[in-house]
Amino acid sequence: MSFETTLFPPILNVETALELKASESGAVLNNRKNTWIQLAGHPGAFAPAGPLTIWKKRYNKDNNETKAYELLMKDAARSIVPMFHREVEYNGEYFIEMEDLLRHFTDPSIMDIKLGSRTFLESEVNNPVLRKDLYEKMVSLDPDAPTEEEKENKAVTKLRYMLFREQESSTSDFGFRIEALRMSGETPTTDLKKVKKKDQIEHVLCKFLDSNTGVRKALIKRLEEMQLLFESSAFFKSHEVIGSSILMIYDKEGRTGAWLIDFSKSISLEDGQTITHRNPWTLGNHEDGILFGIDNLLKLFTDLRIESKPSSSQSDRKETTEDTG
Ligand code: I3P
Repeated sequence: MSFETTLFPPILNVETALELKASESGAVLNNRKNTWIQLAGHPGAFAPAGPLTIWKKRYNKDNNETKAYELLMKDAARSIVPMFHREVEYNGEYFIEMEDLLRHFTDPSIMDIKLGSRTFLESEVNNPVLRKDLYEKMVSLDPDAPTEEEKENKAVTKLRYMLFREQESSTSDFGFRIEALRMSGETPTTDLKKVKKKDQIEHVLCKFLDSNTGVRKALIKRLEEMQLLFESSAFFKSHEVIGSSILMIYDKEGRTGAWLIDFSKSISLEDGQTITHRNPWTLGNHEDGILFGIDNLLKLFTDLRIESKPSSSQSDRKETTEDTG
């Protein structure tokens, strides 16, 4: 008898989240501080809100992400993104209140995969600002990477750094990179900036799956669903999507889920313009390589050779896992 992995998203209690007052959310934040996990993104950008929701801070003047979520909630791809509740103003700052994906799980394993073969906006191409912090980050990854001029300036543009990061990781060749990983009961691993080649990616995917063929099967199903819904979505037909991630989560109870997150750099294309999300980028064509990345990720998960081992919940139930590989 095979062990069934539950594929999320399940039904949500929207009412509870919407009834929350901003002042109450501050208190909940303190209560839940110790169980909070943030894997990637700007530190401190997220805070637990109600029992079912989180707040994400808005840093940019524009409200791209709110606009994106408002459209996505009415879109064919609605089920592959977290549920959006509202934009909130709190102490003069703006937040997006959305579904807390972690609430479905107990001490889960989590992987954040940044999608796309381009990770910067086209507007970055004309940004001449030289940044010392990005130069430092570049040198810490590869001391030989800066040119003589960059070494003299001890600074690089953001475009230069982002292209370098894409080349150093699997972003350029595969259209995705693994940003962070957190295995159940362990501290997160974020030291993955040089995971570039197929065998290196496979190694991290195997670590994440921890020989759990049920989780692998559920994630393949979910990635196929993402691919299909993304392709039939009016939102994704009309938007360039930069810096979005797939968040994969599972726990020992056999619950598994994956969602597309982070739409702060999802920009509406000009009227009538469409993109394939698969073709290579050249300046002005707005291609982002998101579907190219999902295609490759799906292929890697499907071809992955993992050895089957029973999960703890399976052992408890004295059932055997059916190797679907
Ligand atoms: C950062 C990463 C972020 C980017 C950030 C980079 O590099 O590429 O995606 O933020 O730019 O520093 P790393 O992963 O090596 O830490 P955005 O996606 O918001 O552009 P920033 O320093 O301008 O925030």
